[in-house]
Amino acid sequence: MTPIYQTSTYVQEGVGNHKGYEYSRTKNPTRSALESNIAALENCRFGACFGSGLAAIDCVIKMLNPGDEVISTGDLYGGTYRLFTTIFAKYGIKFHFVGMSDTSEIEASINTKTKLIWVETPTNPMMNIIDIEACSKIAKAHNILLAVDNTFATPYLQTPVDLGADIVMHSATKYLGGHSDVVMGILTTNNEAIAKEMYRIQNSSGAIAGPMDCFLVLRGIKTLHVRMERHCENGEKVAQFLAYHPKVDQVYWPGFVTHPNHEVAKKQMNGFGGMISFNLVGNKLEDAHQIVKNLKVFSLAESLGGVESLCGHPVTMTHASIPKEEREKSGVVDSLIRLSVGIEDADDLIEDLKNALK
Ligand code: P1T
Repeated sequence: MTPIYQTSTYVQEGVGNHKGYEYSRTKNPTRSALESNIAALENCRFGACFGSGLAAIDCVIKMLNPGDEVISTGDLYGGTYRLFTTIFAKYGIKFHFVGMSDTSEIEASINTKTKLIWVETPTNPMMNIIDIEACSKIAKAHNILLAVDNTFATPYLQTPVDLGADIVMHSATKYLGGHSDVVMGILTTNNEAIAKEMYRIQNSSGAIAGPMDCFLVLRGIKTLHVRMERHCENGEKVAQFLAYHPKVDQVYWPGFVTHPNHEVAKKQMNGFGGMISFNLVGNKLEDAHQIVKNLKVFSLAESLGGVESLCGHPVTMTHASIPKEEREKSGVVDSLIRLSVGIEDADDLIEDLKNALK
């Protein structure tokens, strides 16, 4: 097993003559092992690990300059929205939030200052699917970078660089770690110039991942393929159950043939994942609160992608930092409940939902 190099520094042979490692902010062998591992999984040459998913996104935006503009998916993780609008907007970077289910809407926001298209697919929490290849064609035509947050899909279900993305981002806190015991972010790229910037910012800003956490994510990745198969199987069973429940209004899961971008999901993903959102007939916030309280196998908690099933209420939890009008535009309504379907016995999960809804 990869050793945990729990060290901040490295003895050097002489001045200007070190053994490949000088100081652990810059480089650490356990971190380097994980960086190579995830880069390989994403069909990339370069990887970098950060202290959280948001720290990884922070690194991408720091590649830009004041005056630059970013076009981002309208429906995305609330923390990403908060980072864009309350941190980077202050430094003169402008963000446009666009519904990208129809990629033609992207073109309308492009101007000479546009430097980056930020895509999350499937989106959090509405499970919209964005056509990465179509985005890449638009980005390339205008000489704009394309970054894809691949947290929900993982490289097991989708490899964005093969569809033309320049940068892939992960909250490794989720499926890559897989056991809800680590907070970490990862970037990968095939582009040498971007990689150089990525490592420069990683070292200069210093939001690195620690060696113990890198060890845990390396261990998590060993079972990624097995876990993802089961997340997908269980996800399908739970989604089918919810779709026929009389108290459930809409179920958002890309595996349904009725999902608006099901064909794109089929084209760019190897499975539909275990993330599902649904809302309730009558759309009452109190009903959603009651149901998440009633659930026993699904634990009420932020985060996703671990072996155990979690449920959340985006309006009061993960997406509370998005203004009501903004979030309702993308369907994040009061009764929306998000499920991260784990790898438990599917019958137990369905029974739990049946009881909670009753
Ligand atoms: O939590 P952190 O590791 O910093 O990752 C941020 C992040 C980035 N991108 C996506 C798609 C995410 O879902 C997240 C984190 N999301 C949650 C904590 C959540 O419960 O949705």
